[in-house]
Amino acid sequence: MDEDRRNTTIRTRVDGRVGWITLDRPEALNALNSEVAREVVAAALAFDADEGIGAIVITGSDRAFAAGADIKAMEGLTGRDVAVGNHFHAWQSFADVRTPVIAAVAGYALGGGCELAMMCDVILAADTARFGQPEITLGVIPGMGGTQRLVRAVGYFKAAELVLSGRIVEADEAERIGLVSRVVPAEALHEEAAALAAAIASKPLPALYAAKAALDAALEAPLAEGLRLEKHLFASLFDTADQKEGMAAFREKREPRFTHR
Ligand code: CO8
Repeated sequence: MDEDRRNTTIRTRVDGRVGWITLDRPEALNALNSEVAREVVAAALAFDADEGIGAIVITGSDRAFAAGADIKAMEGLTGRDVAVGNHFHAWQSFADVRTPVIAAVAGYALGGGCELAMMCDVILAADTARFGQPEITLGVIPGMGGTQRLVRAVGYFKAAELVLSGRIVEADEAERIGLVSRVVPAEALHEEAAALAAAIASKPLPALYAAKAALDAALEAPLAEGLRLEKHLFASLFDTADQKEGMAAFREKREPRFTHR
């Protein structure tokens, strides 16, 4: 495993085929300011461009994944500042990475923190995790995709209750309503995330990219368009070396040796 590389607001490391991003602004419960956005997006894009990486894990501290966008940095902004600022654009680049991303969430995932988790493909939650969109309490609304992704994740009525009231849910409720993939004991969170990420990263990269693109389309496109994309991606994988290897290994009753081509 690589040593942690420390930036101003995050740490990164590589463990086998898994790239780790750890939010590291403990003094502000990992609140997301423009520097965090810049550093997280740069790290995610660098991992995404690296064919040696097959999965990314983003995590925070025991106390907070991220307690939201940085309220102190936003307080004095005007509507125009927010409208022309680059904040939304930066986080969209994170949502657009091709590589599967696991959010490993302990403690608070509120506002932008919950929205960041929802930009990922899998959300593993410690039993200490708490999710919510409390923006309404501040006189605003979710601004990093929360109103859209939460409705898609948990359905309109649950999402509306949470967004309109700002109520925070604990890990077991988050799992029950479909906001997280799985809840694990807090002390096992990183071990579970590492195991899942390694399992994903061992799979052939062309199929991982195709699966993620097709899954994304299920949230974004009408059914007919999503089905067309799936059909196209499914066919395209038959021109990859890993499809030949995967199917040959099955026939020969051996483990596949993927080259990620
Ligand atoms: N922004 C800035 N600082 C924060 C934030 C935040 N979101 N959350 C916590 N902090 C700071 C606190 O101010 C405090 O700093 P200090 O010691 O200097 O006063 C430190 O972190 C520790 O926090 P607390 O003392 O409050 O810790 P508690 O354990 O008492 O409470 C809570 C923890 C419940 C998480 C509490 O801190 C809290 O309610 N935080 C705010 C949660 C929130 O409202 N989040 C939503 C923010 S708005 C948002 O996310 C909009 C997203 C859209 C952005 C679009 C792109 C621009």
